[in-house]
Amino acid sequence: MSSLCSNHGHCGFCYITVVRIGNNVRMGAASINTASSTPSSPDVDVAIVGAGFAGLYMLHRARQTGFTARVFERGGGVGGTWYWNRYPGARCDVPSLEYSYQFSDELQQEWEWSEKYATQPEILRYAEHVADRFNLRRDISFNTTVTSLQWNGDVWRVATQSSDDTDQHRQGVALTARFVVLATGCLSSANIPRFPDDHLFAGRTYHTGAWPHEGVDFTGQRVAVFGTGSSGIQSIPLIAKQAAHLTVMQRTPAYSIPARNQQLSPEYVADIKANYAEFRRKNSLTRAALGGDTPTGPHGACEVSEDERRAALEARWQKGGLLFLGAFNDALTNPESNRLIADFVRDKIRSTVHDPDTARKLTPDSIIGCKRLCVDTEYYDTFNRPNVSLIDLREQPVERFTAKGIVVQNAAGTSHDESSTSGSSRRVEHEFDSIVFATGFDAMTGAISKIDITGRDGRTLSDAWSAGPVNYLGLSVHGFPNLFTITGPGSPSVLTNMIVSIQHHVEWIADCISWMKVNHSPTIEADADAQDRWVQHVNTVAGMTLYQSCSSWYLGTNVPGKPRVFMPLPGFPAYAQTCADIAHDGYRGFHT
Ligand code: N01
Repeated sequence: MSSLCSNHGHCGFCYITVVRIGNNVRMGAASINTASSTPSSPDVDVAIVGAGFAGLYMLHRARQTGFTARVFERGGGVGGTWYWNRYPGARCDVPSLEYSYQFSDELQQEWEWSEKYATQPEILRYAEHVADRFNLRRDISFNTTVTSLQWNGDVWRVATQSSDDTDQHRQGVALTARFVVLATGCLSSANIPRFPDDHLFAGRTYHTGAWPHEGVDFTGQRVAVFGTGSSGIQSIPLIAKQAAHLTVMQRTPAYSIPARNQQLSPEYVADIKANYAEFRRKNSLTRAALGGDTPTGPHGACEVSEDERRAALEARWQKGGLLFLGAFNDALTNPESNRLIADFVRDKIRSTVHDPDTARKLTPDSIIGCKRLCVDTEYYDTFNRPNVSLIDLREQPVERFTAKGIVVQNAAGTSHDESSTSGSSRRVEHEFDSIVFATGFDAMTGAISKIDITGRDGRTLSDAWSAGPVNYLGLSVHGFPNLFTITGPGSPSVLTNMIVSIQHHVEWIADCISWMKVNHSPTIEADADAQDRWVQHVNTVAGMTLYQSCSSWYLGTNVPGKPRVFMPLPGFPAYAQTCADIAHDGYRGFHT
């Protein structure tokens, strides 16, 4: 800590070295005057953490409503998850005409999506276009990580650290803000599992969520991929086409539905654009805020004959995508219906994968949709390729890593494959040039937990969340005034089309702080009672579903030591109505 840090009376917010240029603090391209900073005159109205879709729109909306704002972004560009997740095959599994902002009709009319499901490069170009179109970059500090947030009774003190290579001393900047908005993303903190002796591996390792910007050429390589969630399922078919040999290290088999991706026809796009408002309105009325043109079926899966059930599921399978689960209205509430739907997918896997033992390993026996459903292009077919093999880690757990690869325990009675062997026949060493971790994220709370956040009376957020992420509306935490989360735990977020939820939250927050300005309310904070009732409400709603019947990142079980709490709230429309009612009632449940 620099000696400046003892000088609180002067700079007011020195937690780490502050780069001073005259009376200005250097903030990327812009400068903020701090000489006149006092607790009651913050440097900016709103500090925003993250320049993904949430942070970009929060900045735009804050400006539109007359507030000053600054965004801090760890990455070197905008886009958030789409900036980091550059792995082969990365694309969104919500249709592009839905996975886009709707706050500007000009924007949604002028932007041209090329495919039903947009690729990562196309989505990143869209985020960059939005940043340029609305002149957002001048208020964003890139390569800047927020390290701590401290409430001083009036304002938040925001301390940051720069990772800019040109900044040899990794010096940071700091400022004060009336409000803080955590637009940190739900899936932005990588989960990289540790294995015995993993430091010995001499080849290259990658995480799908932090993929090299220059890309990776696996040609001629022996590659292992850990993880068969959405990222693994998207990248495995493409890595398989390039690598000499691909070994998929599977801990839990996933259910995946074909994407049936296609180029968008100009006629279809023109039709949607001519009726965009109605298209968006219908989507926002669905449970997941997507797919309004393909409503959930009116019956439970057990209420129809077997022929009708198969026909309905086959139609959704042929259409492809996440709405497969909407063939029946009780897929995630009735275990027997869920089993019938899962059986249909299990049959599809068995009829696609030629080798019966590989098909057996790829076939899940869990509740379908309990872990997030995956959407793929040629995932199961990939296992028919001669250069692809599958290791079921439940049968053959990893024993340790070596310089050359990975030693797994050999399944009793199985013969060795093409790999070299070491030690007894109960162990096999598989040699690899590269290992890819498609092992997911410390979801929803991971990025927030990395920031040292101290609220009212010196209470830290890590203390407040030690038993799980309590909050009110998924937007606010008792004890942390003027701090908002976007798509945080307790909101529908990851169970919905994220951009719809993001837009909803941003507008609610902007309306809230505008209301505070008009009503001369300097602070707003969730009441403890309202927060308790909200946490109970989320538990009750989630408890009516089958979501809690398996281990998943929704529950935090993928991260060792994380409290097991179901974090998102199922059901967007009811949630949005509740948020509107609470605002209408003068922010009921908040203390202002
Ligand atoms: O991560 P995941 P993801 N040893 O957590 C396995 C969104 N997304 O990056 O199931 C071995 O789903 C783990 O196994 P298990 C989407 O919301 C969207 O794939 O825990 N394996 C699992 O198979 C998605 O749900 C898009 O037993 C280990 C995998 O790694 C979310 O991001 C694209 C392990 C992790 O799967 C996360 O997806 C990509 C270990 N120690 C992502 N630890 C689209 O829009 C974990 N695993 C298409």
